Amino acid sequence: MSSCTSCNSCDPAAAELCTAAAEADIPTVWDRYAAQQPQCGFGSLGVCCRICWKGPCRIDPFGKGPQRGICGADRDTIVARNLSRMMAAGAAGHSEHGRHIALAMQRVGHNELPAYQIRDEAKLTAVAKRLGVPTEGRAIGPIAYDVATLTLEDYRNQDHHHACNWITSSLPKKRIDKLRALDVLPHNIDATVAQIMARTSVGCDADPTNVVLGGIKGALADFTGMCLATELSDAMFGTPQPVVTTANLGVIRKDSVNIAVNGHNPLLSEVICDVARTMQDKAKAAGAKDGINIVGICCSGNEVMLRHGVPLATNYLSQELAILTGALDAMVVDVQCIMPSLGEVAECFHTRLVTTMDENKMPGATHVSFHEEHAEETARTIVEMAIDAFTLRDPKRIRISSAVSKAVVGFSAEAVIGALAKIDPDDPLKPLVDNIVNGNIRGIALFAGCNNTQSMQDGGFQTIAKKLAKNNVLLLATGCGAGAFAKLGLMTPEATNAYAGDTLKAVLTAVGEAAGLGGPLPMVLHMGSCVDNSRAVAVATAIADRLGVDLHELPLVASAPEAMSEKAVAIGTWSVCLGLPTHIGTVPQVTGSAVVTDLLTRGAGDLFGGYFIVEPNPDAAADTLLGAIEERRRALGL
Ligand code: XCC
Repeated sequence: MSSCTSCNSCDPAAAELCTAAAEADIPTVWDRYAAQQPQCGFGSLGVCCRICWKGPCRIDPFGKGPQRGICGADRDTIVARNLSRMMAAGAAGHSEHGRHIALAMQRVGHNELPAYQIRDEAKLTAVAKRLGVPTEGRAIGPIAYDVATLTLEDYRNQDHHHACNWITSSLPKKRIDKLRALDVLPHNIDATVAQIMARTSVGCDADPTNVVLGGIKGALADFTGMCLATELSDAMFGTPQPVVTTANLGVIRKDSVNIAVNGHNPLLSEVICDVARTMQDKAKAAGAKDGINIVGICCSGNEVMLRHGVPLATNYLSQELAILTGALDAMVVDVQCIMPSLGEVAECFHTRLVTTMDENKMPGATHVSFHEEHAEETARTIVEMAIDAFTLRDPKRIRISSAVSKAVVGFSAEAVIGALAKIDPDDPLKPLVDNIVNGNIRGIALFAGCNNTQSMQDGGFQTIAKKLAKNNVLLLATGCGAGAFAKLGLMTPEATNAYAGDTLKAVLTAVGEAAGLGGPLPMVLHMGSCVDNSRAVAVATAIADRLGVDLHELPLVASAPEAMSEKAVAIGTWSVCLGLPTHIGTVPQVTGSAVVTDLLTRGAGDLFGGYFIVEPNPDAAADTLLGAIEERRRALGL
């Protein structure tokens, strides 16, 4: 593992480009992290309350100073409210993304958006059947309209007794019954988010357990938003299938017009890819002999990587470094996880930073307003801006990174089950279930979540994954965790051969060869962006249904070694609520309250079967996850 102390990353490209940043005196995220030290202890413990203007109030963690805020809220109430509001914000982010897709699909159903089609009719039909939308003898347009309309019901249903359609159709019945009995099933995504904000405002819900249970309903609303965003995106843009591509900053090419898509929403990045294909000659005429090169960053990158094999430039923490190559001609951003510093970095280069969503603008960026009805026109304008910028490059400042890895990606639930079906067409899950039961696969781990400056970038992912693979655990990944594995060459058959335990390697080889990949499946299966965490749940639900058990009984764990965003707080929480032992490598901002900390790490286990494991040391975290897997196996009698 190579590491760069100034940028605290194990990504070789980060080490290279951080040097370029230092030489050019351009601050990066790591410099700003250093400037923030020491970080606020009250905030780190979660005991600072800024909910009203009598405050801010803070609780003295040592018990000598104030133990209550001015209104009387104690540490437990304050921590619980702060945490629940993070879950609400996470749910808002994912479900707003989902709403955008659903609204677009409604219009696709009515042929109102020429830039979009239903590319995967089989997926849409399967989704329609799952939701109870009639399909027999109907054209695809009306089915799309009805599926989208029913989806939007999850944002407007006012009947508290009717849980959101997408959550009830995405989990095992036993799990739904459990969540219903605990009164945490959301009936309406928007209302759930609004209720969390209302009940945590001044003078409302002050019972910490009740506040956290309210937040949990928000986390399950987040899951609901994710399921629908993933499934509708697959219907519109195609369900990922295995594809070989490349990852890391070396995918930025000297002789191409390089355009990075950064953010989350495929509605924009898909059309940029489509339009760029038609503008290659224009780029070549401007002097870019290799034409236009689209590359991805964060989850926009994961989306187009899985569906089209577009190379992934990098994940969250090193997004600024893409500009430092001096060869990025445009970075096009939409929503979420886009650093506000990008404008300042882009101003030091020829790079055009383009914001596209009217509710997400940034200083230093050019705003090109994106609306689906004019998607192609907008995409063309952006690609033209990139071609113009290409002609303004300063050749002396170009620093193409040598870091690039092969990555075999595209493992949607359908792709995984499709590969297994090559072994047993009549019962595709049987090979997977048999190998879990006989112990060739000890369990399954889902790696999710972000990068965080509090850890070495990508380091925890790498250490934990290698140890789990060696111990024959099947590995899945999404979001910036998946980005880490792709960059580090761990999404390859070569990594399987190098690091997987013998029995896991044998299974991955048998399935990979049967699926026509000419070798083992990669050591870590890339399932997509953060919203695509629902894909891993779909596989787990299929296994649970096959075995007639609930999710918390399966040898299934999750890990987010660098959890950072509010969305990660929501994802981690629903993972716990679905019954998974869920590791986070970042100490959450809750430890100021023993009540909330105990609820998350122990009480949740009694209620949901899942619980949080907080362990910043990756090696120790791997051991704890292996222990959790073996405990589940024993309980199943395996
Ligand atoms: Fe953002 Fe999805 Fe986290 Fe990456 S993983 S830092 S949320 S981009 Ni979702």
